[in-house]
Amino acid sequence: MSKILVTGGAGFIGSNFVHHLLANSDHTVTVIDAMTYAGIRASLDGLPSDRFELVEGDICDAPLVDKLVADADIVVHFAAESHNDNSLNDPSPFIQTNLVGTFTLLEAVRKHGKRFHHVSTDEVYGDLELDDPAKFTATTPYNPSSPYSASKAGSDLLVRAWVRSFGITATLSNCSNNYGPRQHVEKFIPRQITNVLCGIRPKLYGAGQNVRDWIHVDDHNSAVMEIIEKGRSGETYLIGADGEMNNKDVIEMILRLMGQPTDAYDHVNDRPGHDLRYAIDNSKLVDELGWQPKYQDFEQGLQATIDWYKENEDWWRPMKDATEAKYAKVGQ
Ligand code: NAD
Ligand code: TDX
Repeated sequence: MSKILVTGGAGFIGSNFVHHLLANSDHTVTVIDAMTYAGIRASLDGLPSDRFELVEGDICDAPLVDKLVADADIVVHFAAESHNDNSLNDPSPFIQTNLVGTFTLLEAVRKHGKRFHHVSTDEVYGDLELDDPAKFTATTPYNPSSPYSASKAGSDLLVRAWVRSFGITATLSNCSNNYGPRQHVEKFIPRQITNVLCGIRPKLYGAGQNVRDWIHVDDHNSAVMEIIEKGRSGETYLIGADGEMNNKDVIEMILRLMGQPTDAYDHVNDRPGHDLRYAIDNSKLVDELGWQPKYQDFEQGLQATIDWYKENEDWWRPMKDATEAKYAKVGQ
């Protein structure tokens, strides 16, 4: 039984991680979360109070981080500013949380000699051409495009430097696009599902040829658990489940699964610097750690996600109008 400190545990992936961990182990969990617009208290409803605590605080707050890290056995670091479109409107919180926040955690981990896992993204590698047979591997050179992905790339390099220079025990993972329950409605899939539920036409950036490599959030988190248990310190593991699909096909699938005409969507302004394609080679994770995804069928996982948003309007309704108002300002 371990004491696990989860940063960003009120966000999409972190909250699913905490639910999974508490249901499937006897570990105790402390979440530190600044409860930004992306931190949703309701995402942590129903957790056992004797094994779970939420501390509202900032990962840049060094004294608080020092105290929480000292009390923990393992730190799993999800907290971040995570949305590319926001990083194009105002990069500053991305620099603060993703870089300064990660630095603050690393210093506490170094001081107290604790195990660290850093959750990152495949976007640090830049993008691929549509017809490129290559996929990202742990040795692909870093080439981030947006302020978000550049700040995540910087945070990864800090972790690697703290392993090499200071000998901390840390692993890294870079995952592709997640989908599933409790994802903020600013993100592509929940935005379109909740648009349909609100009678708003789904919004596709540009021509929609951009490809993302979709993975269910539970598969991301099961891979993170494998890496924490069996990964080698200093190593980077890429997490993906062979889920490449272009945005136009995803929007049409959502419309079909929700009983709408498949052309009932709008093309809106493209994202500046929009990455064309991401694709993950997961062979290191599969061969070295024996990990396998559970959600092999994207359409089934998407249907379950649509059902979750249909059944949990109380969860997403409070954030919907403000999110759409923000998009309307930039013609998206
Ligand atoms: P999210 O935006 O849903 O959640 C982020 C959480 O971090 C929120 O609860 C927020 O309140 C918290 N937070 C933000 N700034 C903080 C600060 N300064 N101190 C403490 N807490 C703070 O993000 P997500 O989609 O769950 O992503 C989690 C992690 O996974 C991120 O590191 C992201 O880069 C990475 N990732 C995400 C995806 C994806 O598809 N969503 C894919 C690969 C990697
Ligand atoms: O309304 C939309 N219409 C649209 O066409 C939105 C919100 C997005 N898009 C496109 C842009 C992308 O090509 O859909 C694709 C997915 O967009 P996002 O959900 O914003 O994800 P992306 O930018 O690919 O980044 C995601 O995956 C990697 C997460 O947000 C990151 O946190 C993660 O690191």
